[in-house]
Amino acid sequence: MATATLARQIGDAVKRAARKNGSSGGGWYGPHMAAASRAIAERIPLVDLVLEVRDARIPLSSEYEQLKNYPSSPRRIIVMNKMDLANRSQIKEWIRYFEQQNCISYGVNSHNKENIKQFLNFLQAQVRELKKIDHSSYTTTIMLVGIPNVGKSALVNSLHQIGRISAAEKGKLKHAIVSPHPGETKNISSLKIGSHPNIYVLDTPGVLPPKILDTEVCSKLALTGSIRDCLVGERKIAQYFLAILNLSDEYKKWAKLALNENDRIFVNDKPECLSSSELDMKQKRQYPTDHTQDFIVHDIRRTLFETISSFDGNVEDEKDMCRLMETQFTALREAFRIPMELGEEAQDKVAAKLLNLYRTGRLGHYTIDLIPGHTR
Ligand SMILES: Nc1nc2c(ncn2[C@@H]2O[C@H](COP(=O)(O)OP(=O)(O)OP(=O)(O)O)[C@@H](O)[C@H]2O)c(=O)[nH]1
Ligand SMILES: [Mg+2]
Repeated sequence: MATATLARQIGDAVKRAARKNGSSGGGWYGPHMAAASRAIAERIPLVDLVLEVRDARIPLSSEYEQLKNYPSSPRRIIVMNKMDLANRSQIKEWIRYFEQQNCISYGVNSHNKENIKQFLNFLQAQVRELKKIDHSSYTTTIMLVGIPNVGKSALVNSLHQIGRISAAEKGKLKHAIVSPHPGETKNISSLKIGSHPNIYVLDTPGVLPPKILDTEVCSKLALTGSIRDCLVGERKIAQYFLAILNLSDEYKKWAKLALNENDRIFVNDKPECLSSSELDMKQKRQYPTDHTQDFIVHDIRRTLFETISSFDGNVEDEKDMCRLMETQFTALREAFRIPMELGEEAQDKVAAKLLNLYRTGRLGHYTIDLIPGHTR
C-alpha cells in the first residue's frame, strides 16, 4: 500500500538525517531535549498534576515516552489537543479507550475559548479532589509535558488568559511563545491560571523519545509537525497526506464545490450568494499569492475532489496511487497559481502550501491513529 511505502521512506529519511546531524541538535534528539527531559523528570514528583499533551489526530503516536511506564493515577491526565483538526466523532471513542486503560483523558482545542473554560473548570474540580487527599500545600502546580508542537504553549496561554481572575493581575498578562515549528519552547516557564487557591501551570520544551520510533509513527509525527519538515522534506510529507486523503471519505464533502462554480464565492468556508456587483467587490480583495484566502482553498478542495472522483485506477494499488498523486501535484500547482516556469521548485511550493492548509484544518479532519483492535 502507498501509505506504508511512504511511511517507510519517511522513517528512513529521518534516520539518515539524524545520523548526518549527529548530536548537533539538527537531528531527531539534540542535547537540549536530553537536558529538558532530565529537568522534567525531576519535577514530575514535585507537581500536583501532570498534563500529558498529545495531538488528537494521533492520540497514541504522540505519547510522551517518559510517562509510558508511569502508573495511571488521578495526578496524570492525557489531554488530546488540536481536537478541531481530528475527526470529531472519534474523540469520544478515544476518551472511552483511555478510560478502559484507567487513564483520565480530555479533548481540547486551545484556540476555542468556551472549550478552554470547560477544561479549566474540569482542572479546578480535579485540583479540589486532589486537595481533599493532600492538604500539604495551598498552591497547586500543574506541569504540561509532551512531544514538540502538540500545542503545550498555546494551551498554557489560553488557560492563563481565561483563568487570570483577580483584578490585581489584570494587565500583567504574560505569554509563552507559540510557533508552527517544533522545538520553539526552550525553557520551563510558569504562568498563573487561578487565584484562591493559586494555580500555576508549567510550560515545558517538547521532547521526543531518544530512540527513533518506527517508520509509521515517524511519518505521523512528520505529518502533524512534531518533527522538523527538513528532516524528511515537505514533498514526501505532502505525498503522505495525499495518500491519507485519497483513501478517506473527507473529499466527498467537497462534491458540491464542483457544481455551480460561477455563482458562488466562499466566505469563512460557508457558501454565500452574492449579486454580481458584490461579487466584483469581493474579488477585488483577493490576493492570488496568499494560499490561505478562501477562494484559493475553495479551488484546492475542488481540485482534490475532481482528481479523486475522476480517477480510473485503484487507490489501494501503490502504482495507481502514485499516478493519482502526480496528477494531483500538477493540478494543485495550477489551483495554487504557482507559475509553471518554476519547474521543480513549483512542486516544493505545492507541497508546502498543501501541508500548511492541512495543518490549519482547512482540508478536512483526520484521526490518523486507529484505536487498538479497531479496523478502518
Ligand atoms: N488547530 C489548532 N492548532 C493549535 C492548537 N493548539 C496549538 N495549535 C497550533 O500548533 C502549533 C504549535 O503550538 P505550540 O503551542 O507552539 O506547541 P508546543 O507543544 O508548545 O511546541 P514546542 O514548544 O515546540 O514543544 C502552533 O501553530 C499553534 O497555533 C489547537 O488546539 N488547534
Ligand atoms: Mg512550546
